[in-house]
Amino acid sequence: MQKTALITGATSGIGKATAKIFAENGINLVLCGRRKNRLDDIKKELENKVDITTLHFDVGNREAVFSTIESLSDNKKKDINVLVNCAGNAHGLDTFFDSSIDDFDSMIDSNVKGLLYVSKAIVPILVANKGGHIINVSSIAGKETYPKGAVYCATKHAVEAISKGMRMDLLTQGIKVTNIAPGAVETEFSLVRFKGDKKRADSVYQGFEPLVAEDIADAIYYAVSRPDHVQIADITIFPKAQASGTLFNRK
Ligand code: 8X3
Repeated sequence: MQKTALITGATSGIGKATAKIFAENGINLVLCGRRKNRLDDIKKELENKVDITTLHFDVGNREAVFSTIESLSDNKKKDINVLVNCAGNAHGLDTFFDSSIDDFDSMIDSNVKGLLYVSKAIVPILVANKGGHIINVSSIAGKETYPKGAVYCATKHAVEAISKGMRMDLLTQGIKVTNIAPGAVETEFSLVRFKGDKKRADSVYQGFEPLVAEDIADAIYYAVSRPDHVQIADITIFPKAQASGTLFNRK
């Protein structure tokens, strides 16, 4: 069946890598992100392979999410059968005492509320199209809590609960739900978490070979390319040198 995937957070990291592997495999794309120039660049890069639409909004802006997705043409809405919820970030790695309420808001707005808004806007489209597939990008932080990560871990625990709940509630609508939980992936993730402190960001991945965005995109493509009767519920992916949220074999 021809697939069209709407991907949030498509301007960098796992979202961008997912856009690429989907395009290489003939999946048409609706790419969403906050940075319009990056969306335009990715569109230029991939539009010789598949049909590409770009939508420019912040997932945490409720009105923008619903009005922008509503603005898609009826024909485009009829095509969408895959949603990849990739948008999300960590802000800060601090003890609860030292942590910032603005960081709490940013993480809850994008990782939880943003994922919910986009899903609420897209699920009626999947239902009207008689089925589909939602992939939620969670984290090992959704399965474990680590020091200085209370709120980030809470948002990813929420993603895990939302994935499980969606799978139950969308069961009779023929919508599959896959939860993907990566460990250490070297993207802009740590640079954003540490507010541009490159030295601190680089130190996260020192002494071992981290995952790259393409490793996670590969798992996402695996999940969406299974036969229709197969639902991949959950995948946790670590680098070889990681055994838990905090245990690394660094050389
Ligand atoms: C990214 C992985 O371990 O930094 O979600 O939380 S971790």
